[in-house]
Amino acid sequence: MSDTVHATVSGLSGRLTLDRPKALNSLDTAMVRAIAGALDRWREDDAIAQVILDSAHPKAFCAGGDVRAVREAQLAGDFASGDEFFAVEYRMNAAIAEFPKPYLALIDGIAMGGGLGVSLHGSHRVVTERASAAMPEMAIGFVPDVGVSHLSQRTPVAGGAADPAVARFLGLTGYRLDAAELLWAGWATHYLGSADIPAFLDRADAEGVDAALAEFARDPAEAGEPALARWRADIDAVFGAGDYAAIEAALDAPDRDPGFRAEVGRLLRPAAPTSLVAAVELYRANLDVDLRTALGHELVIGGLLRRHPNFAEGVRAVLVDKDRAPRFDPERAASVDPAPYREALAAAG
Ligand code: QUE
Repeated sequence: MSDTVHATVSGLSGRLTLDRPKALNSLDTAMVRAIAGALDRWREDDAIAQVILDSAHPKAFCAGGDVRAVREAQLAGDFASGDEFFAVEYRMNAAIAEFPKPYLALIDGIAMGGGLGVSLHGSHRVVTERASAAMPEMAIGFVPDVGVSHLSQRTPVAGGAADPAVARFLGLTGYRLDAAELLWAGWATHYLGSADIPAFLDRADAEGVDAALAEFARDPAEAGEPALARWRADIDAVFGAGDYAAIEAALDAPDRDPGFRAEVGRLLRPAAPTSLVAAVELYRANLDVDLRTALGHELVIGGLLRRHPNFAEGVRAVLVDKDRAPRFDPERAASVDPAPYREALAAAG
């Protein structure tokens, strides 16, 4: 059992509560193993009707993977620890996606990277007015992973069709979504008031998640207008392009909305050029495959990027020194050759 993941049984529920406040609940290998182990115990336990994952610290749902520890191990020459962490994490993500009972994640605070991996693969993704989520990996020389490069491209947007361009926009810019935008993007399925959480959990443990949602879930319209929706046409025109060079060219097209161009330019400024180029290749490879194949692609591309100095430099700039002044090499995406990423993905099958 882990002191940073509490796995308990409460009524009908197998409850998982993340409790590592000093690191905003960022996941390490022990925590990932604790989640996977609980799912293994509960999968065929007839006393468990459903799994509910939440945080002991409402401001932080889960900030991601413990990439600071991965960087430190790698700087000491240990790449195996990082390789193991991501392999174990991605297997846990797949286990959530394949879990045969309702799996409800309660996002009542900030969720990034790995925090979306423990939530978005579940059948029920509940957000409150305090939810905020992003895939910010471009800034640390990494790529969107934990299966998000796959599921985000296949999720209906605004209740309509899936939109890979919206998925790529979110993955490349690290745009921070609020509750309304999470519901619009299809990343969240239900909207709940933060103050209703204790009563919601009591009801879910006693009567099941669907009965509790029927009683407490609010009209998604109460979350407000999704601000991102106003840029849908520009997002589709720019981020639907084939490779990163084509995206840059489309962003500079004369008919582009100037406000959109300025905002995307601002969001892309902290991105590692190697990550931008590799991420587009990853999204392309993950459009028409199953989740486990997609996770394998993320492992391959992530493994390559973690072995590039931009990863240690990006983690240093964002999480260690926090100067947000990374020195990435090369400095411009136009100087990054996509061929090695394409070849690695083709070899992975
Ligand atoms: C990209 C990331 C992560 C990130 C920031 C990024 C990530 C992660 C954290 C994080 C934040 C606060 C903490 C902590 C970790 O930030 O994966 O321990 O206290 O875990 O731009 O991928």
